[in-house]
Amino acid sequence: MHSTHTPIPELYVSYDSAQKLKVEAADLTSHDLTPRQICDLELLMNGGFNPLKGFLSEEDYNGVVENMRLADGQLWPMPITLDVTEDFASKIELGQDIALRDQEGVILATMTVTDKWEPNKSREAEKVFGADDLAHPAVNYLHNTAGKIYLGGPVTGIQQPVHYDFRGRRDTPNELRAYFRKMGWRKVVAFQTRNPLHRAHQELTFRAAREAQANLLIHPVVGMTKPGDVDHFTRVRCYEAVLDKYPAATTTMSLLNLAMRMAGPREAVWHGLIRKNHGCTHFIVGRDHAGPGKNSAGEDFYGPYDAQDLFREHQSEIGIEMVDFKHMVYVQERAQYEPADEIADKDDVTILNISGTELRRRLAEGLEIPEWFSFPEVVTELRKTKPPRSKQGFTVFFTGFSGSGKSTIANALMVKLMEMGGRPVTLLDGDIVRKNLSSELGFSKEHRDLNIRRIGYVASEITKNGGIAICAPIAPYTATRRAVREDIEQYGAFVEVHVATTIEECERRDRKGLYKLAREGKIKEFTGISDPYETPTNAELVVETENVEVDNCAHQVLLKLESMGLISGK
Ligand code: PPS
Repeated sequence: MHSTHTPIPELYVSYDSAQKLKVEAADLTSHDLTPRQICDLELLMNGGFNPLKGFLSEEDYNGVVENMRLADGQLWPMPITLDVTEDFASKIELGQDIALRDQEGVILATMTVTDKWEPNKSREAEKVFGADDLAHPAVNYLHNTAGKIYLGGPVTGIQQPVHYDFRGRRDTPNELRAYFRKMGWRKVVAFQTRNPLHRAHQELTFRAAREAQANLLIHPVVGMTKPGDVDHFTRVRCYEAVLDKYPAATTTMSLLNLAMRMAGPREAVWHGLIRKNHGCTHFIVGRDHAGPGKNSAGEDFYGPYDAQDLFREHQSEIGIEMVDFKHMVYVQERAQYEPADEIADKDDVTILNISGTELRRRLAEGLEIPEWFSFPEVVTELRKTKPPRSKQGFTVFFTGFSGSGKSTIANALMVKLMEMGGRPVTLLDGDIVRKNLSSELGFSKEHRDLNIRRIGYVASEITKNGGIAICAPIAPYTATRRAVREDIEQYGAFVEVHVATTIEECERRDRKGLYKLAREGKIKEFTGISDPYETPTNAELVVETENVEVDNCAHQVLLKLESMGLISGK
């Protein structure tokens, strides 16, 4: 066990050796790390994941999955694995050194591959995350993003991943240890967070530090958090505003490039080990720590205090003391925050609280956020990033057969939105896209998917930048439409409109004469005739076009947009 004031072992070689190794590694087979693997590698190399010396071997992995222990018995709750494709794995022999590169191709480390295996992902999901349920973000990642094969072996660190943002706020475990030593901080309470801090958090962290007679480290995760979280740039600006609210010299902040898994109890133990490595003596574990939200049956994955229970069980082995989170509420009469379970006169006072959902609603609708709830500087930052929905970008995605009326309605909608003004509007009509973006593509499933993913990419950029994208391709496949939805919903609303004109009606109209050619076999793979169309089941709106004016169809879309708060009623 390392005392908080002695250095933690790192996996880096000396500067001179690194320069040499970098040249030699240029000839090795390279693996391009994914964003999550880069986060993992950084913490492996700088000792944040001490005692790990590399990506887990098969034996260590099995131990970690089954009972949270490495093969030598040490406590470690989270599989830190290098997942690769089958194709890449087939080229790797055991004993071989590979180069690990970041997304720009910079070599960060080498790894000697000692193990290669196909993991049982369902088992991993059950044991580590508690259920093989795709509603859990890490289980979804495991099945749908991670490669099929894992490689394991010791890592030799060449250089840290490069960060251009907030450099002065990022510290390795040893840098933090040195800081605590220099400041004479013997006891340090760490606060893990992936959310902006509001007054309740400030109050509880300050109380936790006071109770432990310790200093405070705000240690937010800036690597990867739960999909949909406030981006870390905004959060760090918020944290900086809150830092000023603590008594001088009691508190510091450092950014942790961790890729969270949202694994609740196991994640809490993992977070504790990481903070221990960073030289902290105490760690705050809250209600539903690192909770992933609801499962596919609409229930919580973990009990609200499971994380505290598991942490307590392993506390001495983790080597850090848990400070359990007090649920703080605002007592209006006394104009202060108090722990909910310590309010003796709770029937005689007014207790105020704003949930995360309510906060998001108020931000989305541009409503008031009271000063008792948050600091004005924090609210200003959040409003800058999340303007009300009526000022955010969004995408309207029409889908339906050729000749169903998608383009006509899309054009009418575009003009109506331009008449209203306020946001730039871009129409990505099937024909326009096939001319400008996808001119080399045909109509195989693969090409159609590529076409739709390109449309989705452009629409997501437009949405991100506050514009309105109107897309009008056939988009026959449900899974591809869903993928595009996911791309766009990170930045704004995705409004799927199924133009539900029947195939018989489209063929009867045959405005371009294509159905006739398709029937004659002169056009192959024609949607609805000789190629599939998977009818949407979860579209925001279904429009019927038979005996309905185009103007009316476009108006239905406008009404939908208005009801979703995307355009204002005036
Ligand atoms: S997809 O499936 O979403 O990629 O298709 P999309 O880009 O919208 O292109 C559809 C337009 O191309 C013409 N066309 C065909 N459609 C379907 N199947 C086949 N084989 C085909 N060949 C050409 C057709 O005119 C479509 O135009 P719209 O605007 O939908 O009527």
